[in-house]
Amino acid sequence: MILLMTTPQPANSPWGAANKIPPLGLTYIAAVLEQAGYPVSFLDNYSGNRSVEEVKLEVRKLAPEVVGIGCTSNTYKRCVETAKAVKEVAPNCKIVVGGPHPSFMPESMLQHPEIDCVVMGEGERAMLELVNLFKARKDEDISNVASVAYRNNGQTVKNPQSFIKDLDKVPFPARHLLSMKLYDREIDYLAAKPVDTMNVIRGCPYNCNWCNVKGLWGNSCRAFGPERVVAEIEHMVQTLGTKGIYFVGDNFTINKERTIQLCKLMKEHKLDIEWTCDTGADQISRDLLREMKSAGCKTIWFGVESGSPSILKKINRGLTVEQVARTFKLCREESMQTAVSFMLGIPGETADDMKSTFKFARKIDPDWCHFNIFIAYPGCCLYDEIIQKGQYDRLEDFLAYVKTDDFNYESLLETQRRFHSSFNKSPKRIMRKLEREGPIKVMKQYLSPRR
Ligand code: B12
Repeated sequence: MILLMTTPQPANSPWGAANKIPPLGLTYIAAVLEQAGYPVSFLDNYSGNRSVEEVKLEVRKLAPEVVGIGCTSNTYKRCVETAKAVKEVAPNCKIVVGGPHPSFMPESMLQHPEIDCVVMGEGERAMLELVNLFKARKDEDISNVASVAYRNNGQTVKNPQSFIKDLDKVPFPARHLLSMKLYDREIDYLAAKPVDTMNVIRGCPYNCNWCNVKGLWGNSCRAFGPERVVAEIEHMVQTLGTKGIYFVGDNFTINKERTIQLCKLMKEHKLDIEWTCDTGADQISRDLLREMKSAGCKTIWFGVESGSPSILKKINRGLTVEQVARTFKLCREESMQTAVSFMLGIPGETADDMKSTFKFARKIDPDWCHFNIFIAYPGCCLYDEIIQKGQYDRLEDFLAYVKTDDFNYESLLETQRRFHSSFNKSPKRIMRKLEREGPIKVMKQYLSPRR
């Protein structure tokens, strides 16, 4: 039996408590393993938050031959802790870790003897090949499994990465293994409930220097076909009662023709759902907006990052404030709700740059606005630069808290608090929120402590 699991949330995440969203990546891997005839158990401890002792009890009961653990840089320490606990009660099982952090820093995982190997990037095929290998007791053939890193005489060996060409061959994620009561199944951007997540696009054409999604999905953008996406939505509506979809992943509209085809098919199938997606502000046009809106899209989330042209240049965002302003004007004219995320705390950023970001946020006037604090994590060139230049005053589990003459984490927290408070507390915004969400929901939000 194969056990797939996530780790508990980090004790003190610099980003606060995360939304309770199913680990979609692991459910894809579970589906491929089940399709190959392997019995799979699932333990989502990111939302479950079970203690180490409870995890040990569960593992002892399940006696897995192979355990797969998902890991981000934020949960690195928890991942290692979980691997040690699993090996303590199931010493003969094989432990494979995967996800963003192991993909960017496999050595940091393999320094722990409890971890047998790492999958870098897309995991479906690599995990199936590893399980087949372990089952056949042919561990020595691990050098032939693409995207895997392993120890050899104390050295880390990284096999070249490979990616699935035709994503439609990947079975629907094994959502039947999830205990749905663990999850929020709602998102601010949609009134409909329950909301579930789907992955449609893998990859990103941009070269932002603070991100390394390419290390996960390769240099090209690949997508699930419109027919496949609609079939999966119909399956979710039938099996989970899904009323809303959050399409996770970057660049939903990267291929305009395919997006329009998908919207037309959604309408043809009379899918009674609302949906939201993330995309780039340079990937929007009026006709596309109208197609998306008529197919049930309520809100689009744009990662803009800064309102300062020099910072946009510094992070190689590949977008201009003029492009962004044009897109938000189009969305307003077509009554498409918008959400935006900005980052505060890029090395070289001054108080004036942050003010520009705040003013720009006011100017584009999104329905939702997030000012996130930039914490550098491994796998991107900006991270290496910050480490080399010593532009940080704290390094926790590879997360670097940036410090420059202009700011540190504590001053950024204060700026973030001020920006969110003055941005959301303007009479115009409170009125818009009341119209959109109604007095009861708004009252509840203002009275409940911020996540
Ligand atoms: C959706 C998303 C979110 C959502 C939901 C997160 C969730 N719980 O699912 C939200 C918005 C909440 C979120 C928040 C954050 N996110 Co986020 N997020 C993403 C995003 C865009 C898609 C993730 C996803 O679902 N992908 C689709 C599924 C199918 O892929 P997957 O989960 O990666 O799994 C595949 C592989 O990774 C691998 N794999 C994964 N697990 C395992 C396990 C095993 C055993 C194996 C073998 C393989 C394997 O195989 C899977 C199938 O191919 C990614 C970027 C991206 N495009 O991938 C960033 C990303 C994961 N996030 C990132 C970060 C840093 C954050 C934040 C911490 C910071 C921030 N401000 O953004 C916050 C955290 C908030 C918090 N409080 O903790 C980073 C992580 C980097 C790192 N080094 O850890 C990423 C990679 C973005 C980036 N630009 O670098 N995020």
